[in-house]
Amino acid sequence: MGERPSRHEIAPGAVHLPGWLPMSDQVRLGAAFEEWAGGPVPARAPSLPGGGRMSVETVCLGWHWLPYRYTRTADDVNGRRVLPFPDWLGGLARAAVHSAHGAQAAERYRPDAALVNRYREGASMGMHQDKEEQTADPVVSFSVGDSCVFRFGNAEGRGRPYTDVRLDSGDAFVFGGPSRFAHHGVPKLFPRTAPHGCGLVEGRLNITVRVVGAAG
Ligand code: MD3
Ligand code: FE
Repeated sequence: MGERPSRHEIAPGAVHLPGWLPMSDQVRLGAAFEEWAGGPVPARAPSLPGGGRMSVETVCLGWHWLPYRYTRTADDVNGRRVLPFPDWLGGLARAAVHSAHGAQAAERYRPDAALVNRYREGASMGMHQDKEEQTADPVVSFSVGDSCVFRFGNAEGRGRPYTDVRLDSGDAFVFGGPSRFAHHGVPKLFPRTAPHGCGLVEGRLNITVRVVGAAG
């Protein structure tokens, strides 16, 4: 008897799928990251308009994201076009939308971009909204490697009320409907908690699949 996968709707449209990714897919994502990060546009910590720099390193597929817009070429890195968004990753994200929101939502889900974030020890992500996309379609997140605290807030501001959720290697999370424009962040990493066999010895990878839409 297979175990029934758990599905936690932490807010309307925000569905946590713990352990959704089999170990083989976690390994595939970790290996793919190494390829993507060595591709035409290397992973880098994005520079912020205020002069600072993010502590996570990011590589983009399909569309390049820089604070705070999407472009086809990585003009803040080396000007090259980013790698195409892979079909297999779109299929994985669509399957997660199916688990979270059902067959109809999955049917019309057409992702065209992914942002891949690598967290080394000490990295974090401040509270923010993702609103550069031209669509309100769901964002799908996959976690591999070390566990973290994910903070899910509200659409009005960066502060309370928020809910803290621990994300572990293999978790998927789908943010759709009213949760799509909620503030969120990653305040804390738990070093050396990556499970054996996940493909990462240290650090955390997060892959977010998105529908940026035409024009970007
Ligand atoms: C809720 N990444 O890349 S994943 C990001 O773990 C980002 O690297 C975090 O926030 C990470 O923008 C959190 C969960 C997530 C991603 C995108 C969202 C939650 C979201 C977009 C809208 C609402
Ligand atoms: Fe985000």
